[in-house]
Amino acid sequence: MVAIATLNRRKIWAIALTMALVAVFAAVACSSGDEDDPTAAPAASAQGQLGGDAKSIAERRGLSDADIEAALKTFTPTGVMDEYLMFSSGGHSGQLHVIGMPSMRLLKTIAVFTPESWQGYGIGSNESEEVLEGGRVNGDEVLWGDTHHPALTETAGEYDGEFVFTNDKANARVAVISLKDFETKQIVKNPITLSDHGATMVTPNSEWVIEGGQYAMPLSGDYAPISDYQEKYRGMVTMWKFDRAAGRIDTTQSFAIELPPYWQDLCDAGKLVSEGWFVCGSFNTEMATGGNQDGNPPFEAGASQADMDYLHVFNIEKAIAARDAGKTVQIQGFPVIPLEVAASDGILHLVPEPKSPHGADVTPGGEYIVVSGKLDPHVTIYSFDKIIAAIAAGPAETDSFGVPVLAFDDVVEAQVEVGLGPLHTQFDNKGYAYTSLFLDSAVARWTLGGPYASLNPDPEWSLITKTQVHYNVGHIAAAEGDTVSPDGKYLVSLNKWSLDRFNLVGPLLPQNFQLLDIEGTGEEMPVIYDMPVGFGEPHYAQIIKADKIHAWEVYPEIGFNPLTGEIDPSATLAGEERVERDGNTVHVYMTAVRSHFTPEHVTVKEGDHVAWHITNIERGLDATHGFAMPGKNVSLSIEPGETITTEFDVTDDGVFPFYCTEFCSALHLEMAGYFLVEPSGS
Ligand code: CUK
Ligand code: CUA
Repeated sequence: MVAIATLNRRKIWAIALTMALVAVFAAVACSSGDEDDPTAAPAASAQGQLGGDAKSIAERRGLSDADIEAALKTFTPTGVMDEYLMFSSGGHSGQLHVIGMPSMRLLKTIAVFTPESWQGYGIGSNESEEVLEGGRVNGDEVLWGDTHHPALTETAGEYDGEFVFTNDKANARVAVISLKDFETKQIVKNPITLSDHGATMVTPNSEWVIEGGQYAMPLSGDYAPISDYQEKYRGMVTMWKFDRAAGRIDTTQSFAIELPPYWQDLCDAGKLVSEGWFVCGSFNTEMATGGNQDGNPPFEAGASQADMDYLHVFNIEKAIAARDAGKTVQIQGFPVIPLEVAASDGILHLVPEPKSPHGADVTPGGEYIVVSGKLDPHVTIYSFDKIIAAIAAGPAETDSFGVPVLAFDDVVEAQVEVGLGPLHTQFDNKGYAYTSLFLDSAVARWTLGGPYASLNPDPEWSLITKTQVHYNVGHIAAAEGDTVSPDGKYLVSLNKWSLDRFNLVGPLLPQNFQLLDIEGTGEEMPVIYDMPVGFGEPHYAQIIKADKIHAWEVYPEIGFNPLTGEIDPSATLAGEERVERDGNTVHVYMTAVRSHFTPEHVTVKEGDHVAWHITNIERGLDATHGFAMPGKNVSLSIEPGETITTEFDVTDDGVFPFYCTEFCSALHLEMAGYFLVEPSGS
């Protein structure tokens, strides 16, 4: 840093907080900082540069120069918007979290697989319950999920800000969320398996959403003893067809590919030079079946014996051709390309990958696939060109299921020793790759070679630096860091353990998102913010430029149904409010506007069925009304313009005060009414 003592000291802190002072520092550096000038004042510390009050605050709080710089890089004054939005999986919460960057302010939690009462999701509204219905597992309601990997829709390999998908590892489900209103529109249940992990990943134009499985099982859903593991248990990957115009996965165009009973892991789609392909890692190619209760080696030992597992390489066009040629079988009513066809038709090839692999990440140009071995200190980089050449040459070997296996040496481009427990890799615009190191609790920066070698001065395929993180990092996410053009700005380390970072809140500790500044080169890669995450264990996140998202301020028209995207047949305008009886079903057509519902009294009889339609007729930003009905498990959130329906049976007579749950105006408490249920005999 350079001296800025010539500026009015008292003004410095104020400027810092209202402008991006980093830029100010840079500007001053350009105008007055001449490192070759022997007469220039020695570089002052950041504290030394601060004016009166600011300096004493920094001293009182014990802030170091690095702390002050970090604060200046992340502090976001009131009313100032963030430059990026991070979509983070919510792990066990079954939700997605939207976090502004660099402020790391939590902006929203999107209810996906789990009912959520603020958004009125799965708490009485017909629309949300219809979405959750799609996620039934063997007919049963499952009201939570284990979200792992969000995937923003892409156009030509760039995030386009239209939709985001995520998976539920616990039940093999995939959800579609619209970024017009940040609401879940669809949940699909994978019909042939019960767990997934290589999900969700999209092809460069989001025609396909990839869902790779995890724990092999009989795809029929039938019982088979574990002794029949190799014969009857199978892995799978599913290609869900996304209909962008409809904003839904088209299940009728979707299909699966049967795989050996290896435990398939993370997947990634090819892009640019590798467009048309996707890859999935795997572990437990040993096909260990555990059983430590009988003295057998536990899974952790049995599944880690071999030196190599298999990266699965898929050809999308050949898979579609096989499907179109009718080479599928129906399993649980779903078309599945049998393993023999996948092997014989060039749909699937295997590539050896070292020691309990985890991540599989394709470089921005699509030239390379980076794979980490959890028990190998290297990242292994495969050349896509070499894979194509090896496939063309005809692999000499197959696995025990007849799937062709390429020779490791034929397809490897490089290996870089990065440290202990490498997992996941992201990219920037300077030819660096970043890999999380679980055991080292660090993020490694290393250089790519080939077409990336000219982007920085460092030698290709070499480790440059590591930044310590706190602690046990799983995924990392860089700004647009898995697209065809990463921004190279911020990187978030999604740490599993937080130990000594935050005030103790009992034995269940939050996770820790640490923000790293990766704009510099070489060894400069500091941690600049810690964000505790006390809501499930996030896995992956994607970070998109905020100006790519064009969310609605209010719903486009009064009476809008967010699920159908059309005017709801029960939409009610001011003056149209009414209660209509149709047999023993009573329809309530209600409006909500500050600060009253109309009608305020609704009278029915015990034994009736009520269909209650509420339209928020507001057009003002943020003028949301809620609707709570005591005893009926109903909590609705009705955004401006929206029409929502809730239905319930009226089983007891009595008097039920309903009210608005959003503090919408000064007279919000008066926004209430009475639901009067007469005894059936009256
Ligand atoms: S996984 Cu959690 S750290 Cu589900 Cu992507 Cu690797
Ligand atoms: Cu509407 Cu409170």
